[in-house]
Parts: sequence; C-alpha cells; structure tokens
Amino acid sequence: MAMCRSGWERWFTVQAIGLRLVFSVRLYHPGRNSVGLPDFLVTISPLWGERTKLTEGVIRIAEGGDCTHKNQDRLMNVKSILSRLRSGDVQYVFGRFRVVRIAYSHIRRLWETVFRVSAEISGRKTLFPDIDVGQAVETIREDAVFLGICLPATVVREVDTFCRCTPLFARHDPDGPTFFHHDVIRGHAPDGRPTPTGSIRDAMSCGAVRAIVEDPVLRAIARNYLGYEPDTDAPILYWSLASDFTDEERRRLEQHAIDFHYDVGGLNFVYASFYILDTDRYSGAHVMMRRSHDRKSLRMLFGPAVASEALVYQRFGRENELVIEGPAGTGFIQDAACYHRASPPIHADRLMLQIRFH
Ligand SMILES: O=C(O)CCC(=O)C(=O)O
Repeated sequence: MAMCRSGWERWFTVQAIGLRLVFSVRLYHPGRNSVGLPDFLVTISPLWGERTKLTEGVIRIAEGGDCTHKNQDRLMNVKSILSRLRSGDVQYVFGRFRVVRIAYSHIRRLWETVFRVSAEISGRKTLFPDIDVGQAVETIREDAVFLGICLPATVVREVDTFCRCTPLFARHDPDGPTFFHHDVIRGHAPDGRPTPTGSIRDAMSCGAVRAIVEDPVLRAIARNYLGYEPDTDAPILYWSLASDFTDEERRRLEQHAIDFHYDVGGLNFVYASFYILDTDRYSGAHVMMRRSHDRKSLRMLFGPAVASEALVYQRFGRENELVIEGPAGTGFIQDAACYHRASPPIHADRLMLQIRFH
C-alpha cells in the first residue's frame, strides 16, 4: 500500500479470459474529498502482446506507486470520468478506450453468431453504387475519416426542402417555442431569442433521410468498421445558423462543438455526416485531426474530451488538420473518437445530417 499526500492507494490485478484488469483504488482523506468517500479508478489492459501506449502509464502508476504531483494531476483528471461512472454513464467512461471498443466488437459478433442475427435491410438499392466498402473501411481505420461519399442531387433537394418547411427548435432550448428557418435573422428567432442552431425533431419523417439511414452500402461500411450489425440513433438533422456571436456567446448557448473534442458515442461507434448545402470554412465546415482517433495521450484519454487547439496541434501535428469543405451532398464517414470541431458559421448557414452507428 502506498502513501500519497492526499490519502492512500492500493492496486489489484485480476487476470481472466485473456484480459488483465488493473484496479487502482484511491482513498482520500475526508478533507480532500468533499463527500469523504473512496474514489475508484478502474483500468483495463490487454494481457497479450506488448503493453500499448494507452496502458503503459496506467501500469507504471499501478506498479511503481509513484505518487508524484504529475501522477496526482493525472488521477485528479479522472474525477470528471468518475462522476459519469457514478451517474451510470458506463459507455462514456469506457467507450474511449480502444481495447474496450475491440472487446465490445468481439462480444457483439459472438452474440450475432450465436443468435444468428443478420442484417434486416438487404436487397435495397444503394444511393452510393460507386463506393468500395473495403477501401472506405481501411481509410477510416487509417485516417479516422473516409471522404469520398456524396449524396445524389435529388436526395439533397428533398432533404433541403423538408428542412425549410419543418419547425425547428434551438438545441440549447429544446422545449422553447419552435420557429422556421426563413424566420431566423443572423442567429435570432422572430421573438429575438438567440438561436445559433435549429434542429429538426423527427428527421426520419423525411423519406430521403430514411433512405440514407437505411442505405445498404452506408450500413456495410459501418458494419465492417465496427465488426457487427450496428444500431442507429435517430438521425441528427440541424442548421448551424450564420450569426455574429462571439465564441464565448456560442459556448453559453451550448454550441460547444466549436471547440476541439472527441466523442464517446457508445462502446464502439462511427458517424456518417452529409452537408445538404454548399459548405466552406465560413459556413460551418467540419474540422478534424486526421489519425487522432487512436493516438491520444493518457491525459487526453483520462481527462476531459475537450482539448485546446494548441494541445491538439502539438499532439497530432497541424498538418493533419482537415477542413471538410464541399458542395451540397458532400459526405464523410468518421470515427468520431478523433478530435473534431465545427467552424462557427459566419457568412452562410450550414445544414447537416448526421447518422450515428454504434
Ligand atoms: O457540427 C459539427 O461539425 C461537429 C459536430 C460534433 O462535434 C459532434 O457531433 O460531436
């Protein structure tokens, strides 16, 4: 048992079914921990092969018992994760670890084999006949994104028309009064409320959206990337409305996506996004760091999912920043565990459809 300045700490290692579980249990003095209860850190590392970069630091802490200030900081960062764990958000805590994502894929695949689960949607005509599924999957594995996918113009038109005649709600005020896109002026609803975003409540009521969500090629990419037949949440369809808000105002209005962050969209996940309007860096283009989905530092993994631009550039290299611009219909399939953000739209609105497979 090692003594730390703030309390004491004990480690347990359990080996089972090819996984080594390293449990680090920290007990704080009641004066340091507001509720006077023990904090628990649970990490999972693979037993086979070399120690991965991901687990190295954890094992060093566990085996070395080095309670330096740096290690304390690292463990203190875990607090935000612990509060999610206490609130039952297990996926958010564990879905960020590659080893968990791989293990989850194996379990889902095994489940499908045992219970003979197969894709419900087959024989449907695809909107993306020219896509090479294998190549798309490989590109996502390597770069965290596949860019070569585009919606047919007729589908784009249908979604666009639907979004212009459907009531919207502001994401930061989902229960507030609805409004229409044509009523918004520089990010303000007709009643003067600031509305940096306008979301559609039931995107699946649009036939073109349903066709995209159920597209066999899109699903094949998600299935092959994840390794099992994925589930989807209700698709997210929303306007990012051009406005003059400062970044600070946007954050207050819950437009947090303007800051670099990574998503934990389940125990494994991949997203497909499509621009419904021409989009560039002045109209809300999505920005991401190539290859940042599985090369995060321990601080990034155990700390908050949001990171400063400086930290992200330092870790992944500014040359790997990708600003995804393109005409209406442009799509990208992304492992959203990469660092990404939305450019604040200044000159024109962005309309985007996002489908989350998990
Ligand atoms: O709107 C965007 O481009 C970013 C969206 C995003 O950050 C997210 O879905 O997590």
